[in-house]
Amino acid sequence: MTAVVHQPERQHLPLFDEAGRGAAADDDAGRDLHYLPDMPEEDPYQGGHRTCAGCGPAMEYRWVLKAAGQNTIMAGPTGCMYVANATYMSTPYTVPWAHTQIGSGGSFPSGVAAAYEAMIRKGKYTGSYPNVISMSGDGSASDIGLGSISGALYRNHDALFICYDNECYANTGIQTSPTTPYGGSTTFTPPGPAIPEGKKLHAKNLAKLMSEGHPHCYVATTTVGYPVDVANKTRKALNHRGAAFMHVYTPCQKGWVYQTPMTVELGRRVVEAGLFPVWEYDPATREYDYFKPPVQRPVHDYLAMQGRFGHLHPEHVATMQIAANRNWEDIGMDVPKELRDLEDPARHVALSEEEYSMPVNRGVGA
Ligand SMILES: Cc1ncc(C[n+]2csc(CCOP(=O)(O)OP(=O)(O)O)c2C)c(N)n1
Ligand code: SF4
Ligand SMILES: [Mg+2]
Repeated sequence: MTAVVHQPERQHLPLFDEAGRGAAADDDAGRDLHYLPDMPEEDPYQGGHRTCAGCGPAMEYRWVLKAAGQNTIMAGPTGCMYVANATYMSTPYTVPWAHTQIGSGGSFPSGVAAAYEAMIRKGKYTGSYPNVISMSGDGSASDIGLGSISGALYRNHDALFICYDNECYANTGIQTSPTTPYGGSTTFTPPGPAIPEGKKLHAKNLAKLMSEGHPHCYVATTTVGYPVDVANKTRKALNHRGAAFMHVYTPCQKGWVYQTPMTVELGRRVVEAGLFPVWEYDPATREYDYFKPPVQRPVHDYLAMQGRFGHLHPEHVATMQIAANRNWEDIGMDVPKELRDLEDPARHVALSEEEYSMPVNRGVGA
C-alpha cells in the first residue's frame, strides 16, 4: 500500500505599508519619524519581564513577535533574553518558547522545523506550518553558536535565525564579543595606558558572513530605529521557504552607558553615521538592496552619546570615520567632503573633553 504524503500548509504574512514612512522628511534633520500605527495589538512577548529600562533586545523581541503572531515557536539561547525573561518558571511569552544551550541557536530550531515537516508529511499534525524562530545574542550567534547557525542555514531548514546584537556578552557582565566595535570599552577591553582605545579589533561582519556563505538564504540587517523595517523583514523572512537570517542592532543601556530613552535614536544614528548598513539580500537574484539614509552624520554624533566610547582620542574617532566612509562607499553612497575631512585626527578632540560626553565606563561591569 502506498503511504499518503501530506504537503505542509504554509502561511503568508502580508507586509505592512511602508509608503511615506521610509523617505518622507518629518523632523528638522529631514528624517522620517513614523512609528507603526497598524502594528498588531497582540503581544506574544508581553510586558512584565525583567530586562533593564530601555533594553534594545526587549524592543526587538516585542516587534518581531508582533509581526510573527501566535502561530510561532520560539527558541532562545542563553543570554540576557533568556535569563531576564525566564525567572522562577515564569516567562512573558504567549507562544511556545524553549531555552536552548548558548551554542544551539541553530540546531534546536533545525530539529523543531524538521519534526514539523515530518509530522505534517505523515498526517500526524494537521495545522499549518508554524513560524520557527530563534533569537540569539551576538555572543551566541557570532561566536559560541556560529557553527550551529551556519549548519542550519546550510541545510536550509525552514526557520528564521535572528541575532539580536547588543555588541557584547551582556548577561555575564558586558564582556567583548566579535561584534563589539573598535574602540568599545567592555570589562574585557578596558582602556588604559597600553591600549588607550579599549578594543583594538574591528567587528566581525556577521550578516555578510551569512549571506555570502549561504547564498540560498534570505538575509537582512535592521535596527530598532526602524520598527516598520523590523516587522516587514521578519515577515519576509518567515514567508521565505527555507532558512533566513536577520541581524538586528539592539542597544544595551547598561553596557553602552547612555540615557535610557535614547535606544531608538541610537538605532537611527548608527545608520546615519555609516556604522551599521541596513540591507536585504535576495537569494533569488543574489543581489543586495541597501537602505540609503536621508541623513549622513559624522561618527562623532553617534559615539558621543555613549559612555563606552568616552575615552576615545582624536585618532580613534578618525579611525572610526575612515571605517564609516568605507561603508558609505560599499553601499553606493557618496562620501561628502565634510566626512572625508574628518578622517584627519586633527579635526577631532578627545571625547572626554567634550561637555556632553558621558563618563567613561559608568556602571559598566559594576
Ligand atoms: C558554553 C557556555 N559558555 C559560556 C556561558 C556563559 N554565558 C551565559 S550568558 C552569556 C552571554 C551571552 O552573550 P550574548 O549571546 O551576546 O547574549 P546577551 O547576554 O548579550 O544578551 C555567557 C557567556 C554559557 N552559558 N555556556
Ligand atoms: S544588560 Fe543590556 S541586553 Fe541585558 S537586559 Fe539590560 S539593557 Fe537588555
Ligand atoms: Mg550580546
